[in-house]
Amino acid sequence: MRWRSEQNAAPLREGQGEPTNLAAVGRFYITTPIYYANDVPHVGSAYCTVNADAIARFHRLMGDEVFSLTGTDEHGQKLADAATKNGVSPQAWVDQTSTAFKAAWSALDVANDDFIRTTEPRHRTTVQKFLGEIYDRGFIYKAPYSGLYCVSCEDYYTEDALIDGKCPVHMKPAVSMSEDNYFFKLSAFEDQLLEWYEANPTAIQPATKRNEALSFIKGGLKDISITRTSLSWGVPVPWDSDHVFYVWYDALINYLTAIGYGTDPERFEQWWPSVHHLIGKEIIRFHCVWWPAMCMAAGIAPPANIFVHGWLLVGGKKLSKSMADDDSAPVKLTDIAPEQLTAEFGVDPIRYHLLREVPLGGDGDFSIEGIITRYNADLANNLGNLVARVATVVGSKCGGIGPRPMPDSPIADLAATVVADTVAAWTRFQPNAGLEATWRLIGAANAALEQAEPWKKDPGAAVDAVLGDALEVLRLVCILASPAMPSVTAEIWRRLGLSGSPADGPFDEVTTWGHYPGGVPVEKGDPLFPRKKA
Ligand code: ME8
Repeated sequence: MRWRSEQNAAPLREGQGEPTNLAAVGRFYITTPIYYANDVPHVGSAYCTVNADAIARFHRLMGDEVFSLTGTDEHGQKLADAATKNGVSPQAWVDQTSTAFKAAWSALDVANDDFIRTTEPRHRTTVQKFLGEIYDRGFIYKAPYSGLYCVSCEDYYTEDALIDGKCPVHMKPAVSMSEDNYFFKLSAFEDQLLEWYEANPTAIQPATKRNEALSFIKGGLKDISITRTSLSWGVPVPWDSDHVFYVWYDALINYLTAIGYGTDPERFEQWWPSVHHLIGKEIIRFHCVWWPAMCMAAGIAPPANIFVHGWLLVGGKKLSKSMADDDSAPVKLTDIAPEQLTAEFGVDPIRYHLLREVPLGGDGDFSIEGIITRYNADLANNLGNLVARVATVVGSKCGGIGPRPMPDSPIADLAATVVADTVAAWTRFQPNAGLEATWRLIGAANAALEQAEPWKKDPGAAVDAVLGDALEVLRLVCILASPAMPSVTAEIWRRLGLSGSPADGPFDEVTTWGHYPGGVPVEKGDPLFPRKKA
């Protein structure tokens, strides 16, 4: 069986380079993992959510029809344990924590189109339909099972995968479990999965993660246990009321629930399989092996693209909820809610940091010192300085009215390159490189001002020329950086005397040089990014 990964894909834009299903534009469906609702969000979960949100915003900016999904994973042993520990029912506990996730994303200005909770009736319906389909097609059977289980991962481990009897992700002892389970015939999909990845070389990005998934498949696939009798906090198995589905098996299906699988075929056709799953590296096996095999078993195409990111590290360790109670962790940044960071630095600066500091794909350090350094360098000294400088000199030399840019400005060519590079980077899931490209334009405008020193000159054509160019650069920067910093760019836009918003488009037209109208009032305003003390 083969499926086309580029189904629904519109033609490529110019400047996007080699066609990959990553660069496909037109309709764009992006998902984050659904976060375990056993605890409140932390900066690690914010990293993934803000990156997905900004990428979704970039596609909206380019005129694509976008559907962005996030949510909470609310079933399983870990959830039931957390509720017991807190003396409330599992439902009361997940109601509370999912509200905390929604509040955190709203505080970070995340504009998701839907927020799915796996305890919602719509999800139960989809899970039962989808897994019922797999059962009817003969890919699910019943057998006894025993193994070593990590409750934090909600996953079984083989003995040799453990380190001193502890799970390698959480370093917590794995417990011995034994039950009569239903199994999914994952082993039947080995060849089909390899064929699929062979035919779709960009389906998993980056390539190192693709290789990881491939070597896992080539190592041989065992059937997996997909139901539990040991707990009741899960989606009931429709054909056997003694069982609930294993939490991972229900969770992955959220990506289908939200787009109407089994309930709204037209809508489902619109968004599937041209999906982009942004996930962390420890859940590759679930998304790159189980999930496509489940889709094949149910007779639908596998997801077109899975982009794998690394971890934010604190003192060399993964920043996670499960480690929060580990006293040997050197820094307790897990105790800092994303909202505390936004209160200290502002929403857009934290969004910028999460997008700019650690490129998607690898691990990277996260620290308060790092935030301060980047904030002062990129935001206060670069963007903030350019805005303040231009507005001040327009005030003193042009009576507060912004001059027009030069049509044949020396910066115009660079601007065209920067627009192309920015688009190429964002469409390849590299917000950091996109922002780096955009900031080259800010650097060029600051350098041109340094060279021309309009503040030392009498008003006239030379002063107007360099200021007009700088205003035009700021207009372009507002557009290109709006997915990262929606509020700050809207404020700069307003101060430049422009109407509407940076996201108004049409993108291809407004990102060409020379649209700053001139003759409009420019406002200085308060510093956008007051410097922070290290
Ligand atoms: O795995 N840096 O949920 P989860 C970067 N419910 N990303 C991090 C991180 C860090 N320090 N810590 C966590 C689950 N994440 C399942 C998903 S999807 C059908 C089910 C990321 O709350 C992590 O890599 O444990 C993962 O992608 C996501 O947060 C959710 O983790």
